[in-house]
Amino acid sequence: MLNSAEIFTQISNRAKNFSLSQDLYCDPGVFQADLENIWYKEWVFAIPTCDIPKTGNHATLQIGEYPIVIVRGGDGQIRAFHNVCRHRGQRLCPKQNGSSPKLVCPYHQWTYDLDGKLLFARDMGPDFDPSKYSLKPVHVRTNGGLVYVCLADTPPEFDSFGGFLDDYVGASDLSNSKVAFSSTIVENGNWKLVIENNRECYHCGGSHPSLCRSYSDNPLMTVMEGPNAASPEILAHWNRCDAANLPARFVNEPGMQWRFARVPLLNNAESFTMSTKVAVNRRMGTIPWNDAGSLMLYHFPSTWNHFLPDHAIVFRLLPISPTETEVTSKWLVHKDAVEGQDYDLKALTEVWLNTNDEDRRVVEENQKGILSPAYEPGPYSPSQEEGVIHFVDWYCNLMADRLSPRPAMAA
Ligand code: 3BY
Ligand code: FES
Ligand code: FE
Repeated sequence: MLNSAEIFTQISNRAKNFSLSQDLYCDPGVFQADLENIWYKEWVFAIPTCDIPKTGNHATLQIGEYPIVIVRGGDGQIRAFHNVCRHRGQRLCPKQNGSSPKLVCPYHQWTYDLDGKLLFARDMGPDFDPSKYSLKPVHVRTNGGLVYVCLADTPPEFDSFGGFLDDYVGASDLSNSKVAFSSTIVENGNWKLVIENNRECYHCGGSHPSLCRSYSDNPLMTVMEGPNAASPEILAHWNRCDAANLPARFVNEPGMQWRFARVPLLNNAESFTMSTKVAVNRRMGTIPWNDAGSLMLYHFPSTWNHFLPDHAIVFRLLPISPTETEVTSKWLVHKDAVEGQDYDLKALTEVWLNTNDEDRRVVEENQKGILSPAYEPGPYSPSQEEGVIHFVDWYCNLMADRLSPRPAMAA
């Protein structure tokens, strides 16, 4: 198990534009360092707001060692708390989703209001002061209908990203959407391999027959140079979107932690379906055409997303162990779309259920190969895997900065 100094050395000595060392994908010390320096410090995508549409709805997630619950209050506000009872520490809400007018601990029924205040604790004696035992809050931000949480005492700046969420994702009006389907799988691979796999389409032709009906594996679709520099096809799409006031142009964080871009699908495909036509006969938000393409958004370390005219898919990854990652996908449709009438659930979900399973197998085989003593880092394709290079550079720069040995204070 590597210590911080050893991890720092491996990151500092890595060959640029090559995959990482075996330890960086498998070592328990690296996994712990990833949790402490990335997962407990950065903003992490949690849920779309429509996952908890009503007062008393809640959703849970586990970030490393931290169980978290996200609750919709009586005032409509979304709050996040540590999902840990202030009595003897029971996990308060055990299910992925639930609903109740108050949060009641299943162990001894301490009862909390939806804003986290302890309302009721039986037989605690005359000196007991319930105001000292509110649920511990977790930082939460909601923009564009997406909920992000951060475990850091002082979270990193969020507003510039949040503004783009409002603007770009706002066009899909997720506040008027609903979750049509949710899937959670565990991939037996390191979380970084799950992201690396998502950031390139070098593997798409060989792995994703159903996605490739509608998604172009041209790397120019995955990596763009800027708001005014892209392939002629993408530029034409952005000009058309501009004229309709639909946010589309490439925008990124300078260190590539996040990126938005709306790209056309393959041969005017409308959606990620086997037929390539829309799966839902009701468009979301203000998207004006069935062939508006996909607004692609990623935010490291936890999410990638596709916002299509007729539906959206939000993906969340969470690290479980050095070689296990949970991937949750939620398909969102207009809140008034009726299953069986306006959409068929199989047609809506089959392409990305297939794609997720194909990616799971790729990631698991990747992890198995990397566990071999014969593994050594290999070169990324500069044209096909630039998105992967962006991710590993982001990861290594952040880790090197956070692990760098600080000079001792002068006496
Ligand atoms: O989901 C994405 O971001 C796409 C689809 C396949 C690979 N990746 C670039
Ligand atoms: Fe929650 Fe006892 S641990 S009421
Ligand atoms: Fe894939």
